[in-house]
Amino acid sequence: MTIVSPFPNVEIPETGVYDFLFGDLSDADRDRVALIEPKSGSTTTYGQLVAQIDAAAGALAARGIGVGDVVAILSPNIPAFATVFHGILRAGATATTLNALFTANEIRKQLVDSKARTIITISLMAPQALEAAREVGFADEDVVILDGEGLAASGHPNAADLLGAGLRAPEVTFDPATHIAALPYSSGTTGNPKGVKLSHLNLVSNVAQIKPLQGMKEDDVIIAVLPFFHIYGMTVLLNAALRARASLVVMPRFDLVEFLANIQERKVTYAFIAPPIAVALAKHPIIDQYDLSSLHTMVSGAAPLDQELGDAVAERLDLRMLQGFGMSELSPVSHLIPFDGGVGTVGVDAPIASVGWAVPNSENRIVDPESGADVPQPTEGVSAPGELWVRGPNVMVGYLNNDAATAETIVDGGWLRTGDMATVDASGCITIVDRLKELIKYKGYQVPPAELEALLLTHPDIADVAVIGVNDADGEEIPKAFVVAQAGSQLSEDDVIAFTAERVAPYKKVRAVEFIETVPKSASGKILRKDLRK
Ligand code: 4UW
Repeated sequence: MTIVSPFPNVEIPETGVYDFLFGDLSDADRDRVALIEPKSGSTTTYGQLVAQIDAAAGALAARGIGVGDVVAILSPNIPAFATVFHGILRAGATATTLNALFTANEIRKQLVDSKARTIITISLMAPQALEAAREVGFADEDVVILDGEGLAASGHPNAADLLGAGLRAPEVTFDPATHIAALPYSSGTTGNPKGVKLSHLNLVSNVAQIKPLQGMKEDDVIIAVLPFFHIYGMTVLLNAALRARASLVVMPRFDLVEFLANIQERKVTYAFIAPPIAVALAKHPIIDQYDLSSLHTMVSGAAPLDQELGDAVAERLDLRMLQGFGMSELSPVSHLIPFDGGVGTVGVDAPIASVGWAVPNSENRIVDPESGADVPQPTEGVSAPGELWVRGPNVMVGYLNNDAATAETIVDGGWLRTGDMATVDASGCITIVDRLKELIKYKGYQVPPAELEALLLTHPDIADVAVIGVNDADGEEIPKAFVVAQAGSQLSEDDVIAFTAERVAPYKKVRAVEFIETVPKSASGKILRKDLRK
């Protein structure tokens, strides 16, 4: 049974990301502020941003980078991120973004897998970027350090080297439906992180699909605290908010006091967040010391937001609280509560604990994972849970060099299996109730259990191991390792935690450990994660 989006279809132009976002920039738009760097107070207008993007594209093209090349970005949110991200796309190349907290080894893996030939970073991350780049055989000039000393002094180009030459953007041609614009990494339903091939049309579609629901306007001031390197920040901030000609207050990392001060000082109107920020906003006493009355809308996504928490934030800050659902493989937004809560657009007010309705031009199925049969949509109340399937122009092209994983994820008729369990009501409103796939989310970030398991198996005192997500005392999902220690070993819980902490980005480390006799496995050797959860 197909559940069709209740929203009218939108027009999706067959064009590249740059043309869609900036092609019709008016003179009035040119003078608007696109980016605000709150610490220095420096601002970038849309006119300046587009000129910088063109210059960056020209500089990349002059270095031989174009259609078919992959450029990596390793950076926290800074204004120049927008320039280089869109400059890469404008040059016809593909941007692969890395988590700014990655270790050299994690960077190396993604550089190798994505076949990136240049990495753009900042001096704070340069040591790990350089270590990884050297291991994969990059020349010095293939590592751009935006705030570094520059090509002449260090051998590494900096922002001035890229932009200062004032080169014109190249004329590039590609098919927006098949040419890959962005290559974020996701572990999908199982295994290690895989490159998610998102075409220009995927990204353009998603901005067009969410535009009527988000209700962002040119006079909105948006706090850009979610990282641009993750698909959530990439699409809603670097693409949708810029398309709306709003102003972004660019924050390199989340710090509660700075977050609140920025909202107060910059009169921020709109915020995209993940649930851990909602927890702070609902509970922290410091909130009352700030004037946050400029905020009218807050959207949460990337992990479940429960009703009580959503209500508490909405009430305390006197704003509209919405939830959405996204997934790297869906460019990423497939579901959203619209800015009116649904009352005017769908005729139903969506609960904050739901993720709203399928975005325009898309449809859903809820499928019983055991029987493969569709769960019927009820005429009242909610359905039984089933796996959420999504079809629409935002479904990825596929995983990079992994046809088997692509075939398991995108099935007959172009349906993408999310690996998430959901219910549907009579209006088509979707609520996520559980996760079928093995993925763990820590503060909204992906933690692939397979990666931690492979790492832990290299420990001489570990005979076998399985990692799953469990809820801690605050209800937050954390990675927990079930460890079978080698006979006679003195391995402690702290040893296991420290072993991972030293080798992976901080958000991926194991945070709880339990020693067991054997890891429960199926006849085919698959870890029975359900049994461990019990
Ligand atoms: N409730 C429960 C949710 C929810 C959720 C995601 O790292 P990825 O691949 O991607 C994301 C993207 C999230 C996102 C982007 C844009 C947007 O507007 C929005 O809503 C406001 C959200 O997280 O992880 C995908 C996986 O994250 C879980 C779910 O398991 C999904 O498959 N997830 N959102 N609201 N779970």
